[in-house]
Amino acid sequence: MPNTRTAVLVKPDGLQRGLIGEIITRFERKGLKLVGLKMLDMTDEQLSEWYAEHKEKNFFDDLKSFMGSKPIVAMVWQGIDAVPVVRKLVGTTLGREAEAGSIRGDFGMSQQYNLIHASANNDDAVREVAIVFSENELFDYQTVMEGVIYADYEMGS
Ligand code: FUP
Repeated sequence: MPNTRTAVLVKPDGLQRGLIGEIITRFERKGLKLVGLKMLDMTDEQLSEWYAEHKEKNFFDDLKSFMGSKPIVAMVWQGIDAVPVVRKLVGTTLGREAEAGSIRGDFGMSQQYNLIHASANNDDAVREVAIVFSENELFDYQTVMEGVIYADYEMGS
C-alpha cells in the first residue's frame, strides 16, 4: 500500500482564527505522521506555482493576494493513502456546504477563506511539498504508535 506524503497549508484565516492546534490534533488523532512543519509568508512566485492550475481563472490574483497577505503554516503529513485521507478530513471547498465533521465543515463559511489547503492528488502533493520544503526539512522516522495504527501486512512487513 502506498505510504504517501501530502501537503497541507493552514491559510491566513486559519492562523488568524487560532486553529493551528485544532487542525494538527485532528491529523494526529487520525494516525497520520507529521514529517514537515514551518511558518512562512508565501511569496508571489511560490503562490503562482502553487495555484498554476488556476492561472486563467478570474479569482487567481485575488486568491494569491489573500494567501500572501499574512503568514501561513505549512505541513507535510505521511501515512498510507495520506492524500485522500487528508482531503476527507479537510472537506469540500465551500465551507458552508462542507460536511459536518470535516475541518471546513466544522469551522468555515467561505469559499476563499476556507482555512486550509490539502493536495488533491499524488502528483500535486510531490509538486506542492517541493515548493515550500527542501529535502533536509522533511523527517523520516518511526513512531511507537505505528504498530497499533496499522497491521503488519499494511506496512509491508
Ligand atoms: P480545493 O481543492 O478544495 O482547495 O479547491 P480548488 O482547487 O477548487 O480551489 C482552490 C482555492 O481557490 C480554494 F481554496 C478556494 C479558492 N477559490 C476562490 O478563492 N474563488 C473561487 O471562485 C473559487 C475558488
